[in-house]
Amino acid sequence: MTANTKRRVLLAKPRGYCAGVDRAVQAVEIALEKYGAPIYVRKQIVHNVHVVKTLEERGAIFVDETEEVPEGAIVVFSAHGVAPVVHEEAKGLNLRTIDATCPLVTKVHKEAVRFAAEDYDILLIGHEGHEEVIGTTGEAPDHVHLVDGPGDVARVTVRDPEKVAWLSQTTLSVDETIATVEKLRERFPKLMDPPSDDICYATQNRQVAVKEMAARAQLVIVVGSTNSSNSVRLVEVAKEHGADDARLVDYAEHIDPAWLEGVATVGVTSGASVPDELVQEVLAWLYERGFGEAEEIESVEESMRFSLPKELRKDLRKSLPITPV
Ligand code: 0CH
Ligand code: SF4
Repeated sequence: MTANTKRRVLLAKPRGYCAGVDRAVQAVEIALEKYGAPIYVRKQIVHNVHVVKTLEERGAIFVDETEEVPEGAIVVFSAHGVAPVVHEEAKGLNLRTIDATCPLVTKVHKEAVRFAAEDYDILLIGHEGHEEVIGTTGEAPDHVHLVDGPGDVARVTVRDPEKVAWLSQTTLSVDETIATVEKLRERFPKLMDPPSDDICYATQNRQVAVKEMAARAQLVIVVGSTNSSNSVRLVEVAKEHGADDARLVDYAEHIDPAWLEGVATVGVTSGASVPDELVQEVLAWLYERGFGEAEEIESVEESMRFSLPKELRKDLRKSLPITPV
């Protein structure tokens, strides 16, 4: 590379916060403001190290199980959703709950309830142990069978191959899920589809954007945490669609300068649980090392917004000043 060749940075759009994450993080922030610390949060509100750390500094206490929350306290349920049994546990402990489950996850829960009511075996495509999968399975534990990718299809057993439906986690690879469904359909030709896409708009759009970028970049840097399913998928998709290398980092300081050796064009994106300030820090890090200003590549326009959890809306309405007439 000659000295006057500018090293380029491509920045994916859309990237970062989706409407469900924005709503969930705001729910904790508003609860802290309105009710004061501590506010308990069951599991990480979203799978991002920085978001969790920042909220902890402001007085949120993250717990793994509902029983760790003191009786009568306020607990927020994470964006990934919870099984009905968790609502019952909270009730038993007299907790005040704020349910920050993304409405698009709730939609999948409702699909599970409906298929179970019609006595279908439900093949839930998702990652074993992921909180969203645990929550969705909990809606109909006797009907749901987990299918963790195409390699898992052969071992599935159902009661009646004529009465089978599939659902999925919202944050999977679109292409891998299509491959899993194709294999499932080979085994169960009568397989019923969900009424609408379970992989959400944000997951899909971020994958479309990274595909476009990966074809033009040697290295793709994805900002996101290691337990964030949708962020990890972006790394895989980038590698499958033309990038020589793709790396996941929580912070700019985790970038290894060796990754950039011989790289003329680097792509940058971030998972749905990642605040944009972390992406801006990556861009600044690259700029300091001789890369140009980032060129944003917009693949899809996004305008989705969700209203706050109903428990908060109700309390916020109550505290509005009465306008004199
Ligand atoms: O991608 P996953 O599901 O691991 O979660 P995240 O990183 O917290 O992103 C937000 C998705 C929340 C539920 O769909
Ligand atoms: Fe909702 Fe999709 Fe965001 Fe998950 S990734 S919180 S399903 S919008």
